[in-house]
Amino acid sequence: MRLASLTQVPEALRPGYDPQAHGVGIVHLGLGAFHKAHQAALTDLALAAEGGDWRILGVSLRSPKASDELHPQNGLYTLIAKGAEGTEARVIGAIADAICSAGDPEPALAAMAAPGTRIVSLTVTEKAYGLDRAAHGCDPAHPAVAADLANPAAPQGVLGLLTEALRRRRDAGLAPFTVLCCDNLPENGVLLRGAVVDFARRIDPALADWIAAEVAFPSTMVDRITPAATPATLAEAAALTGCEDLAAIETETFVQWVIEDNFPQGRPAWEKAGAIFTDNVTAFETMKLRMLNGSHSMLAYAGFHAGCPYVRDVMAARSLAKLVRRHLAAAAATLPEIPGIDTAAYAEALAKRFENPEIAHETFQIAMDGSEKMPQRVFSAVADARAKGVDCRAFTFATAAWARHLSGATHDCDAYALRDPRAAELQAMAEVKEADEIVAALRRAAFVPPALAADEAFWAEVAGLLAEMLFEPMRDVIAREAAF
Ligand code: CS2
Repeated sequence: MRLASLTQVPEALRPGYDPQAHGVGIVHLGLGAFHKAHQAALTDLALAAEGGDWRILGVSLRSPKASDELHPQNGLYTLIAKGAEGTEARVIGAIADAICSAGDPEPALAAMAAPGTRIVSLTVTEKAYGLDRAAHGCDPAHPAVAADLANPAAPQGVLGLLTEALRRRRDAGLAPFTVLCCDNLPENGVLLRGAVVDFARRIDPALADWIAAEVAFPSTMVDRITPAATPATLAEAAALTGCEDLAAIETETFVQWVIEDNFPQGRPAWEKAGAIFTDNVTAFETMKLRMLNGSHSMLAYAGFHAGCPYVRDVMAARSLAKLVRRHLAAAAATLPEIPGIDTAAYAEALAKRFENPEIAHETFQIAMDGSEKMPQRVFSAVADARAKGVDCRAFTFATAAWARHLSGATHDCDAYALRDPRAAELQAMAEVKEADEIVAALRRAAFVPPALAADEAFWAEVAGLLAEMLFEPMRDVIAREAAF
């Protein structure tokens, strides 16, 4: 049977507004599954509730795949949400069009510099920014940063694109756009602001001053577990809508967005879609990074090496699920109090989300980019744990499991690619076969905070666990650990 196009989707699944009647107000960099399941979905609800010229131009920075899928569909795609309540599909109309900036940044820059653009948002993953986190600036040795510093008029990287677009707006006498970072980084707005201002200062100090004075960088906490789409996702979308959709995605029903309300040029009515506006984003962000993402990283490394391809398999393995709950509790104990938030209930809700049998979230996918993720997810918790006298065993276990993953092979000698921007450096460390030596090398890595590097007891425990993980099947180590 020939499938209809998404524009002919049944009325009940269509956006609750006429997409064509709304102009573009947002340019989004990093057009991946997460953006489509999170910000675009909430913008869709905000448009239905309150209207406004807030549709999104999606920009993929590296591969044209996402734009090739969305452009012929007029930006429309099916969002499939799956939870205990069942499965629900609807067509999202918030994305007006999609382009790819790799090779030719001009269309993206022109869109960012257009008078109607009031927000530029980003989900590009931690590694794409080129941050120097300790210095609150940019890292001039990062490949994209280095290339854009050498050729700022034709940027390819995030900092270069933002800076060149802001320069064009300043020169045209236009108000700047608000920069909305939606990646899993602590105080993401503050970090990105520091990096953009530092980048601009290296090429045009007056522009750096203008950005520092005029541009808002609200921080956000974003949350929705969204696996990569597979052929099964597309088949399910076709079955649910009767339409062909190459850009369909699936996600969980849960969604959370906590945003600092600092949008001088306005914003969509995201609160109508359930977003929480607060000036205490950092507390929510720390809680989510340490509890959800910290336990995710731990279970990804330990689970992958214990033969669990998906998070739901981890939660079905009793010993490992126990370690997930241990990690959640330990992470919760490191946090300051957040008024109105019960971290024990949050931990329980997270465990339930991880168990979701409908979501096939790959442990190998979460295991990616550990050197970019471990600092805010696990390492940052240790300083607070030490100060509060919280047992650090959950964090040493997570760190050892990550170190185990650096070897590039499972216990049965199946090799896999280590996907990390520092893969070469990390592999070289892991090639030294003794756990003590691997740990000594990791401790000296630039992404380990100095106070943690100096924590003898922490690394001694990591080395002990790593020695076990290197020589025994991960399942045995997990079983022993969970028996404590
Ligand atoms: C995951 C996150 O891949 C990962 O590293 O921990 O993508 C996680 O699924 C999201 O942050 C959930 O909001």
